[in-house]
Amino acid sequence: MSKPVVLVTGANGEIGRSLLQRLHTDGRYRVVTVDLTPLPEKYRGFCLETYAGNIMDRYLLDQIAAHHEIEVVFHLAALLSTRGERDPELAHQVNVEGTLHLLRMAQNQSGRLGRAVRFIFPSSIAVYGLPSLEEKTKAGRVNEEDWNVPITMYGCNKLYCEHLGRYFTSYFRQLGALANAARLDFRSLRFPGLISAETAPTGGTSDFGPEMLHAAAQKQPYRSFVGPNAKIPFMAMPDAVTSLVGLLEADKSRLTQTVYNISGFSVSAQEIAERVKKSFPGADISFEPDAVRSKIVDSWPEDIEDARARADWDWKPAYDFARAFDEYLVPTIRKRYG
Ligand code: AKB
Repeated sequence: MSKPVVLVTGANGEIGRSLLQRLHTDGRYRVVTVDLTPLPEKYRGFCLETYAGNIMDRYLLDQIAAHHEIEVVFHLAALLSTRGERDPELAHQVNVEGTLHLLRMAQNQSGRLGRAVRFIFPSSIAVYGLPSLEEKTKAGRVNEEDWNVPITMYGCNKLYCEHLGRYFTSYFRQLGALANAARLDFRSLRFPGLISAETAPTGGTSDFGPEMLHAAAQKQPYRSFVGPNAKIPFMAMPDAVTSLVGLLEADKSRLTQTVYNISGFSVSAQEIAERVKKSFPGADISFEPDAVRSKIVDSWPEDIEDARARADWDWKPAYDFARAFDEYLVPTIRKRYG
């Protein structure tokens, strides 16, 4: 039997490249990618086919589906929270309309194959909206259904798409002739801020964490756009990739919901700065908070409860704060920048 085909959107992004590396190492899937920008040679070698194009292009998505029997979609393409605040309408188009195009394609594909295409959708802690720092401290670790009142366009988009995916999985065309046809199998997880040693992120509001580290490793000064006490959960990129693959391969009968929190470690900007300085003693890190970006970070929970992911599909991060820096981030980033 040939290996199933996986479609990865946003494959040239921060998560995308790490996921391609992992899928290549695992060797269980054939990978087709789509991204606005062409993949570098190294990553092209991991793929059956790569497409440079826009997920808003329905014709392109139909072409991809016509050429490949896609059984899994990792839909990673998105405009992140800071970028989304700069152009909210574009964020809505890419994050919501783009996701709808992908869901439609995966649904058609499920009908054609006669079995559910698995659709893995990274959502975010941006779906939460705590109204004040006082409430944030009081709330502590939040459950999936708490405080779902985001204050960014990106957060609204992610929250809505979680519902859209649930709808496609359980109710799509519930009144029509397709009422009993195969529906897709949508699974989503909410990422905290991600820190990768390979790539620096762009356009996010959790970027202060990874930016501090990448700047220090390149001997550049860093002015943090949030204050020292800003605190949210983070996760090392290898754990993020493990979670995506883990949720994809989870036994459907054990899943009790379509959306899961997953957490790594909760730290403040000050704690990250101190840890970075320990490895890069000359690092020039200071705090010049931007009022709006700080408010966005303050609206995100300081920690998230991921007990359901642990119980339903055995989620467990390999990296806590110390191990993420000692065993992954610092050694890898030293090699990267020389
Ligand atoms: C962002 O900062 O927008 C993202 C996220 C928290 O989803 N990294």
